[in-house]
Amino acid sequence: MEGLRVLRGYLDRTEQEALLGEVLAAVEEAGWFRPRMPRSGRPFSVLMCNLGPLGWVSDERGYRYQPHHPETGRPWPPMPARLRVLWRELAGVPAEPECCLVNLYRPGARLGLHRDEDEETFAAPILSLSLGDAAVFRIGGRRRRDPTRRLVLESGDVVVMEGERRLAYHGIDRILAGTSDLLPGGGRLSLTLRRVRPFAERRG
Ligand code: MD6
Ligand code: FE
Repeated sequence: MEGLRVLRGYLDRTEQEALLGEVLAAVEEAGWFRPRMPRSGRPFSVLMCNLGPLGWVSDERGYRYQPHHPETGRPWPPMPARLRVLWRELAGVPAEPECCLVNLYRPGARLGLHRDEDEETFAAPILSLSLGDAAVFRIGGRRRRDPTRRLVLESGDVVVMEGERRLAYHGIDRILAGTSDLLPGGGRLSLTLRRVRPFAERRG
């Protein structure tokens, strides 16, 4: 599929444990929040937190990026260095990532089909890293009615959405509970790395 790269087992178990430890320590200090749908206020089944200068949030007022946690008002924790390294290895743009959205799926949680379009630039790819239980990821095209395909993402896999696929519809259909023992208490954590603000693109 053009614009979609799936890098299986990009992180080995030792690297997954190290990264998970850093992310959970930061998030447990900052606190999880449960996003709500714009207007209806209906809660998501996924819990979220962010790392880095900007974080994605959603509530009755809409979707947006902001520098502080919606419940505590505190700045988001810094992005772990190894995530910035992952970005440098794979993103291929002369810009730093500004947001790592952390999604926590306990068994039964899902994420409906959506496009990541709240960023001010689409020139950088979005990278996502899966940790813990496997998940059924669904990806289509730029229009909601475009055909979709399902992929099982496992712990340590990285997905890169770029070019044509940067604005493709995608979501998480379900979590395959009990397929990994990485996460204490079970479930899946995904880390999505984004560039939010425009940057100077290098000229060839
Ligand atoms: C998830 N991922 O893996 C949800 N968005 O839990 C996303 O919504 C996503 O995997 C943009 C790019 C890649 C992704
Ligand atoms: Fe997304």
